[in-house]
Amino acid sequence: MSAAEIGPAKLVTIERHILDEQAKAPHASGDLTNLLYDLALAAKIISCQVNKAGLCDILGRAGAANASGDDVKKLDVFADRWIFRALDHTGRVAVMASEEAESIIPIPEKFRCGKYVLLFDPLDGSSNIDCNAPIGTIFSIHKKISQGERGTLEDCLQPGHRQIAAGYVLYGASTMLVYTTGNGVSGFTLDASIGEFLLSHPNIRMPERGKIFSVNESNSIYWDPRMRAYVDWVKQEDKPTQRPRQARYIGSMVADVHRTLIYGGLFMYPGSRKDPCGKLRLLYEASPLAFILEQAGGRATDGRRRVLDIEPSSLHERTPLFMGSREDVLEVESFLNGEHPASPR
Ligand code: FDP
Repeated sequence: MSAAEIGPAKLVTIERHILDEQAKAPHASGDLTNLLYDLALAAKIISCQVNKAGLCDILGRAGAANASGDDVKKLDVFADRWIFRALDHTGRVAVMASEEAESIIPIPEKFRCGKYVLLFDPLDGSSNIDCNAPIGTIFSIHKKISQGERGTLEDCLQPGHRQIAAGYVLYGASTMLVYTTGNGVSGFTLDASIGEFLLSHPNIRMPERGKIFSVNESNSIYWDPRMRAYVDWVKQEDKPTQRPRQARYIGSMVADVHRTLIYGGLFMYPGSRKDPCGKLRLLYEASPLAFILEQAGGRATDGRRRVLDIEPSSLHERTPLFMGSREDVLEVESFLNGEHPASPR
């Protein structure tokens, strides 16, 4: 039975919701509305392919490494192409950048007049593709700031606090699209029987404090002693501080962050002796997800600085990351800067 057949009091499609949001901004031209709708279309196409991935020849490696040195999977390539195709001819985007491409992606000359900049990670959590675990798409939208006709690298290298919109699509037990335009966070579930994203999670607010911590602990031998001390501390028993906390780590950032948004808690990918800046990309992963979590009442830092205030210097820059419920992030920060009594001096 589809959600439309069950008959909710008010059926809000993503299109209607985006239009309602636009109506609150009196001078809006409708371009951002359409751009978000184009992204929802790309998400439906990718979701459709992900859902039947085991049945067609789309699993496995594409046979190359991407700009960050990761193995490229066939689904990565498919998602990357479809996002580009859904948006390259609309006249709304001046330039794009993808986690899969080394440099900025120019828009064909006759459609180059757009005023927006789109950065995206077409398929996050690639290592989970072949085992049917949740994966995602992440997007970040900025206004074009350069003066010339075409979008440039400068347009892509803007700090996260200048984002106009950001969102992700989670291809999980169901497909969800979650986005913000800086006015709260809304979540939509894809009803595949009618091919529509329907509003299922209006005005998402995350708990101030959570019971879950999420980190790849196999890296702990390379961590700073204070980081190790924090993870040891959350596993000890102490009822007043709600310990021990529960560990959950899927290894797909979109899925781990989505759980953190809904249940509360802490998602971390710290820097280490091996990788001082961690693994996650500032522009394609950290910044858009930080915008969403902040809009839902959460906090996101690199351990010292607000993620949204980091000035990017290159497209594929990485950043250590601590994001989630406000109090949990403040707590790990107090360990990292040596202020917590249980933190090594
Ligand atoms: P993946 O390599 O599978 O694409 O940045 C990509 C990412 O996944 C994130 O989605 C995920 O949170 C992280 O890497 C997992 O990294 P580890 O395997 O090092 O834990």
